[in-house]
Amino acid sequence: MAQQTKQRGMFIVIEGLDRSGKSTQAARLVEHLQKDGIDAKLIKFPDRTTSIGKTIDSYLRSQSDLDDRAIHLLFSANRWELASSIHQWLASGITLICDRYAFSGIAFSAAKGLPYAWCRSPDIALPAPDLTLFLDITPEKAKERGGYGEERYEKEEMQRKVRDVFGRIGSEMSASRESSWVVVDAGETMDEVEQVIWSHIEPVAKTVLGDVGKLWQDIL
Ligand code: Z5A
Ligand code: MG
Repeated sequence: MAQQTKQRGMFIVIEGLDRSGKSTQAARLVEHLQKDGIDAKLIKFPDRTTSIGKTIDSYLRSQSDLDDRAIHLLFSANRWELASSIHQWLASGITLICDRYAFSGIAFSAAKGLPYAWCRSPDIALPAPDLTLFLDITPEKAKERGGYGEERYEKEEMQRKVRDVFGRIGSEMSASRESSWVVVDAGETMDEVEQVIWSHIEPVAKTVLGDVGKLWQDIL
């Protein structure tokens, strides 16, 4: 009897600025996929539950201080500690919706002044998303959503710099075609944003996916 191979899960990343609605849309997307009979799981970076994640959490809440390079490497290590699980989940047919990923790692550290290529380096060869949805919002519109919070980085000037670096990452990702990058206008209502996101998910769900790629592997 011929063995039927199970289609692997999709790896979808949701990126964007503070208050752009990443967590809102990531949760809605998981629910929508599950309603459609697709086995979907939400993951989030930073994953504050691990011991590395707890150090990151304390840093973000300004309860501890760390060298810019040290915290950058911890954010990356926090992704690497989940990398083999990501591969296993995808191989077992589970679709992953990931709230922030390596792109946030580059954007925030480069916005602080660290060299762009240095920031990208530790994340080279992480599992590559099949699709990244970048939720774009102006700092003015983000402010209307209750203003920025208490954590480190939640300041307008920083968010502007982060937006610029995300612009560079998006252009490079689109040019390289190794992993799809789509910009979504996150300034619309939650339902409208959800609909636009869904219109980008459906074609990927209908595609027979190859092996999971590796981020920026051509740079190695
Ligand atoms: N960071 C880093 O430096 N390096 C790294 O490698 C990684 C991260 C992975 C913590 O991230 C910080 O870590 C972050 C980047 C840095 N610093 N900053 N800034 P986080 O993911 O834990 O926190 P966050 O994502 O920045 O914050 P957030 O507030 O959770 O943003 P969000 O998820 O995009 O938004 P939301 O929670 O879905 O929505 C925010 C509010 O807006 C909420 O009241 C919603 O009800 C409302 N909302 C959402 N959508 C809409 C629409 N469409 N209309 C109106 N209102 C809306
Ligand atoms: Mg969030």
